[in-house]
Amino acid sequence: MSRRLVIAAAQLGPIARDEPRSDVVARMVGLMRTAAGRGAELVVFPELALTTFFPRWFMEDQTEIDRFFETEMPSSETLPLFNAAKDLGVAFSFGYAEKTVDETGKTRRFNTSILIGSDGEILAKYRKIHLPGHNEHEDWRPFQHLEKRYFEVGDMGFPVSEALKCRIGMCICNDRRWPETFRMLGLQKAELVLLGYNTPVHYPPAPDHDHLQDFHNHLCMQAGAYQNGTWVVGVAKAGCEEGCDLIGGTCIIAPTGEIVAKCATLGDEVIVAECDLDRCREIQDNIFNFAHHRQPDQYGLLTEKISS
Ligand code: CDT
Repeated sequence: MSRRLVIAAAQLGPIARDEPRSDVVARMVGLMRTAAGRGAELVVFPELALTTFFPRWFMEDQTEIDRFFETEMPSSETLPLFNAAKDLGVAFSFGYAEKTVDETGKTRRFNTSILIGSDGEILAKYRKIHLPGHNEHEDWRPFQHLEKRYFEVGDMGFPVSEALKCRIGMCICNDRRWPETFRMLGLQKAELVLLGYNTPVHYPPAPDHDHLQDFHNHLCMQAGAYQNGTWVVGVAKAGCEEGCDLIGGTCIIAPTGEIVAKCATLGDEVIVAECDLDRCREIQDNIFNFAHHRQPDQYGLLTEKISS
């Protein structure tokens, strides 16, 4: 069986606060068709792909907040995505705000990504673990980043699934900045990491770093790919969304850490690369052969809780 997978990264441009789900889904279906026309077998969309990046606003009214959440997947509004994927014979992944009720009857809200097969079945799910930002309104900021207010820390760990001829893991936006994320996936022999993001150009706590946002984006994803010998597909929601500039830089990264395809715009755009999954061996069997070279006995601090 061929171990080559043709992967598309489908970057989304801005989504307005009042943009109906149906419009966004139509845009995504259009990108999926473009990707399939270019031979893609898997199409990767960004974090919180169905709505504007709502954590930039402080809200207290839970009804207003819940308008940005999905209570079923697929729903009547998202079903066209699943149907298009089946028609086109492509798998796809995207992020959304998930509202669910657990077995004890408690309502839970997560920043979630799913992977869907070309038969329309959900193959894997991940709930974001590293939630950036803050809990309460902070007056001094030009815009808020309230992921800690609106979401719980993911409760699924970092799963890696056998799917689409390979071992696939997912993570979401801020997760990519943490080497622990990629190492958790790497230790499970991930060969492909799917990753969506919404990253403002302006970082209010350290505005001197604004000009480094694109650099840091690629730095951490390329390092994650190389240090774990895995393909990485990083997909942005980009452009000026409700007055807030988001970086682009959507790209597909080889296990050597090299970018093999990259978006050139800040709008809706598709890039495609043929990814040879066996290339993971070049790294995983050699420089980062964990069984031969890792020294976990020396890494105790990594799992200790440090109080200061
Ligand atoms: N969505 C998301 O996680 N964004 C963050 C923004 C910086 S932290 C306020 C990121 O890490 O890109």
